Amino acid sequence: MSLVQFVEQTLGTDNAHRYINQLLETVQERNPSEVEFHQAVREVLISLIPVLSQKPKYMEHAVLDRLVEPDRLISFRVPWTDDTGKIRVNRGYRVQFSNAIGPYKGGLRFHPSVNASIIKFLGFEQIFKNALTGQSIGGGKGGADFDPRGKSDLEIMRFCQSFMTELSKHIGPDTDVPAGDIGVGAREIGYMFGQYKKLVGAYEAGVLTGKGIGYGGSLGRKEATGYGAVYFVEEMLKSAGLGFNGSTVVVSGSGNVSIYAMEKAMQLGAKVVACSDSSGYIYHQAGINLDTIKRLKEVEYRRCQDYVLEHPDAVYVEGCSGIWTIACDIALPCATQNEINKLSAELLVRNGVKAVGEGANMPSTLEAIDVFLDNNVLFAPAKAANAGGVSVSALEMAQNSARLAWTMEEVDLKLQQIMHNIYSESLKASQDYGVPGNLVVGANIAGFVKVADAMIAQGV
Ligand code: NDP
Ligand code: 2IT
Repeated sequence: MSLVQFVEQTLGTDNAHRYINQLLETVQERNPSEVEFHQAVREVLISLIPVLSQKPKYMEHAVLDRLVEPDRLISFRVPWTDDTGKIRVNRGYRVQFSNAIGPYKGGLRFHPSVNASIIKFLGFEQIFKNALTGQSIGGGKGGADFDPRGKSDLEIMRFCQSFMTELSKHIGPDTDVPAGDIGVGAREIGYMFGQYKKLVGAYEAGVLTGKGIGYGGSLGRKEATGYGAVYFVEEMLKSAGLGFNGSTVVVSGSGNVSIYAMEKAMQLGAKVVACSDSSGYIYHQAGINLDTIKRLKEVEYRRCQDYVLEHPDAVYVEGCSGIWTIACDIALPCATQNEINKLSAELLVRNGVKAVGEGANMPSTLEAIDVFLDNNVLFAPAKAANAGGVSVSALEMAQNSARLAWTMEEVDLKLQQIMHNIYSESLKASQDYGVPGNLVVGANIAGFVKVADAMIAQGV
């Protein structure tokens, strides 16, 4: 059942529906032109109508009125010097959305498109995603409108140091623990950790996650989001008697999430035929060579276009949305928000897609999600499917606190268990609230209830 049908079915003059409609209006008025934030709030709020109808206490305690307003949004100047000696200025952000169940936790994104709306949509979603993991982590997010593309290593280092000089005042192992996201990987985390350590004069390993293995990072964190998404989708496929083995897969992006989603899909017997970056996509009918992608992207910081120089039987096409015209059994959007619109979703359906797993945050528009649900495509929503990354971040925090380091096998086993639990809980919530199999609604409800109960217990 699509979200539209779902709303229509739950529609009426009941209090829950009226309350949600009013709250959505308020959010739009109080956060003008923050369209991504509105979109993320809309998806969650609509899904929660059946819980509010059954349990009006959540309305009486104004849980959602409180949750749509972050605890605080910090925005700050990030001055840095480029290699020519010119002084440049960017804007940095950290949104601390909710610490109802644990310290604020969420990644940092460095991308020119970053603004308050992007950071707030990500921070809002992070509240429910983190609750779904079953670990004690609240919701936060941050970043800057800095474009890492084409910057030298020293420029990246100077930017990270300046960014952390301000951010350090707001974070700590028990208050707020950032990690990576778009444009922030192990290199950037390393530079930021070095600066934080210098500023506080103590080795607080648990202040950042995604650290290098040699100085407090966890084995398996790098792989966690991509592997976790594939574990989740495999569970979903299993419920329909399907699996990755023998399937044709398209994975957008070629960054951290995408690379390890491709790796795990291949390990499970799939053929991955396409991936992309923000300039264009590669179609390789024989199957993407992951060693080439890893070297181009993780080591040499080059473009997808260069892949065809080494694999002349592959095709490179300019523009990234074209990747969704390729016929596949399973689509894994792992690049960025709103990369699948209604038209792309319709094309995927027409070409026979059986399952979609969101590795990225909010990669499908609300209209696209409806196309998938209306056409009975198995759909794994971002909050559930990509929660493996933050889950292993929480495992990294646990190892830092215990001053221990687990093996890859231990971490991977825990990740598989967590993804299994997230799937079961989301599925159960969808059944309990009358939309069996709708994991969008199920994941939102399962995450929300944990946070809401903690908020009520802790008072206003
Ligand atoms: P990376 O920076 O490692 O990779 C991002 C990839 O997406 C790159 O290939 C990039 O291309 C492409 N991309 C970025 N922006 C755009 C755009 N506007 N249009 C088209 N392509 C774009 O980031 P991650 O792999 O870490 O993150 C990918 C997604 O996964 C994001 O939505 C992120 O929020 C989400 N996510 C990440 C987690 C993590 O642990 N890292 C955890 C959970 C979710 P180019 O190089 O050309 O910019
Ligand atoms: O969107 C996400 O969940 C992340 N970018 C990972 C956050 C984290 O703290 O590991």
